[in-house]
Amino acid sequence: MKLSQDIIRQLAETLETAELECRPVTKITDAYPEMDWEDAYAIQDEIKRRKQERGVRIPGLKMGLTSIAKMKQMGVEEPIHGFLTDYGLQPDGARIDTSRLIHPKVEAEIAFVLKRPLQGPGCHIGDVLAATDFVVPAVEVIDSRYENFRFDLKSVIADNTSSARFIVGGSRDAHAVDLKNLGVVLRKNGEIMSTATGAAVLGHPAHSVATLANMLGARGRTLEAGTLILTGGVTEAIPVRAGDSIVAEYQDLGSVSLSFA
Ligand code: 0L1
Ligand code: MG
Repeated sequence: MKLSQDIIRQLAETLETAELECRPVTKITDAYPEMDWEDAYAIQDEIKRRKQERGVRIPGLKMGLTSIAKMKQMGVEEPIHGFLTDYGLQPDGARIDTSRLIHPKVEAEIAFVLKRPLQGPGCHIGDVLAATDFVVPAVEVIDSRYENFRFDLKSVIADNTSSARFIVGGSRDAHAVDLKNLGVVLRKNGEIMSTATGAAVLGHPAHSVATLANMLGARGRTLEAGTLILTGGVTEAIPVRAGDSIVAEYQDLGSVSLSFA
């Protein structure tokens, strides 16, 4: 680690205040270019600690940058992970208040709920499918706390991977669905914005869960039973504003809808 505990606490406060007051900030690596990956996750952990201290519950975790094309584009070999909050959870059909967000975007995702814990390293797709209770379609609303989306990977990790809101749809037996070839259509105001299959997520969405278990395992952590896991965008992220409506349709898994006010 390159940053002191004081700086980590200060950066966590800056980023969490930016989130809660919807006021964007400049990317933190501008002031602290020496910051390393451990520092980035330590800042994210400190934001989580601050929230939990105030009574916020953490219902799950998310993977980000899981699209192979996006990782290549950003010159990274590993995706990133963050946490979800109870206040981020919105019901299917929700109207999301854009005045509480900075510059939201939506992405269609496939989410897993585990019935057994997963412990990396060495976790693979087979382990994930055996440990999965069910899968649900989901839409994530991401909202970077950085001005004009100017950020790098370490800044994004510290900013809890732009986590803001999420919606989950009905459940379905993971073993009955071909998650790799599952088609997804994302519409904004009725118009198709993006189409994809589950394979867009690291080749298979269960591989994203295995990767998360392995990344956590490298830090001595376990992926606990009951955890909801957003596996990463199947589609690209689409910018939204007040008045927009979004529907994500999933082959064999139904649909999820939301609107922005
Ligand atoms: O869920 C995600 O893939 C977050 C990616 C972080 C970068 C962004 O805000 O676009
Ligand atoms: Mg996402």
